Amino acid sequence: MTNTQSPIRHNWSAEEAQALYNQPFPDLLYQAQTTHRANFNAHEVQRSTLLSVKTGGCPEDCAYCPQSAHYKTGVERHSVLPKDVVRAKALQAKESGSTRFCMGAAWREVKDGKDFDAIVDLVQEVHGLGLEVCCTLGMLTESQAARLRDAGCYAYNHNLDTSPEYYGEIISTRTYEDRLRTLDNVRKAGMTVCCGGIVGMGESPNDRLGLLVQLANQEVHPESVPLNMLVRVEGTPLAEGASVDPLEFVRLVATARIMMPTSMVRLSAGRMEMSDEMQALCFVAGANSVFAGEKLLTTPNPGDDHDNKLMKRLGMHYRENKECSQSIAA
Ligand code: SAM
Ligand code: DTB
Ligand code: SF4
Repeated sequence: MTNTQSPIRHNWSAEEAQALYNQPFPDLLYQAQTTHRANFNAHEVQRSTLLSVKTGGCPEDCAYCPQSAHYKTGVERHSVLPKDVVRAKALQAKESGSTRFCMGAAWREVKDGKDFDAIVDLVQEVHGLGLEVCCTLGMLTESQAARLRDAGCYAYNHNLDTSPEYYGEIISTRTYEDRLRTLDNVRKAGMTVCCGGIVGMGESPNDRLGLLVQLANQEVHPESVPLNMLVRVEGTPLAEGASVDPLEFVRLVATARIMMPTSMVRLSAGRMEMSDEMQALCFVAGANSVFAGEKLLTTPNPGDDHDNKLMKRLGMHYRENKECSQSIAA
């Protein structure tokens, strides 16, 4: 237990998560905000910028993803971007106030060789600019994880996406266990873990909570928990799904905050569909990071003007770079 309003626990049951989530809204938000304040500056939001360094043509069949080769979505494919292009994007991100830079690749898994060497080089370059580096490249072995860490990669993003029970409805080309194995390799290498999921894929509220139970019951909580609201992309099997009740999404954010008191909870994909009022409620519920800029990996995101105005209206601000978060204990 730490000095939090909600203790750090790793033995959550589904029923406990449901009881938290189903509380009267004011009680849930009060508990989440109290927990948040015990661990973070409640006025502060971390800005992270995403860049797709290798886009499209992915062999996996993730039903939500515009980059899967299984679906016709019109996403323009490209191989690993040159270093000068990535450097310019990272500098731009830093200048606009981002402290974290996440590079994504549409791969099932990392393969040793030319492409991975290029990624390692990119990690070194971006780390050298003083940004917290995150990568999301698909499945990873322990030795590949160690190479990324040595190059200065601070975090690895690998989402569980949904509950183990619903997972098979969304992806058939790899298993939940595959995902857990990669997360384990990331941990063993000493990188921090960024792991979350997607809401709005036809799953039940209990599937959403099942995901939170999986995350919170890991031996160490993921330091970063991205909560994505599905971006429905034409051509994917989930293009026509129903939209998510905003208050249910806020409830999920609050429940994540209480179950993982010291993790960064990231308001991730789907902000184009979220009103400013909904985002404000998410911040009150304990979300403390956003993906910033006009593009996520391949889809649109509210730009800086909009986000800066929102921060101002809420009397909130972006987090400054912290030296300590860039170095990793070997
Ligand atoms: N290929 C790697 C992987 O799957 O781990 C890295 C890139 S992948 C695009 C990163 C994450 O983006 C996925 O795990 C998924 O959670 C999220 N994502 C992809 N498409 C999305 C969409 N349409 N809406 C919301 N989140 C999405
Ligand atoms: C995460 O959970 N969400 C981000 C980041 N991790 C890599 C990606 C969202 C992608 C949304 C669809 C797209 O832009 O292609
Ligand atoms: Fe490939 Fe990742 Fe998209 Fe799945 S989510 S299709 S693994 S890029």
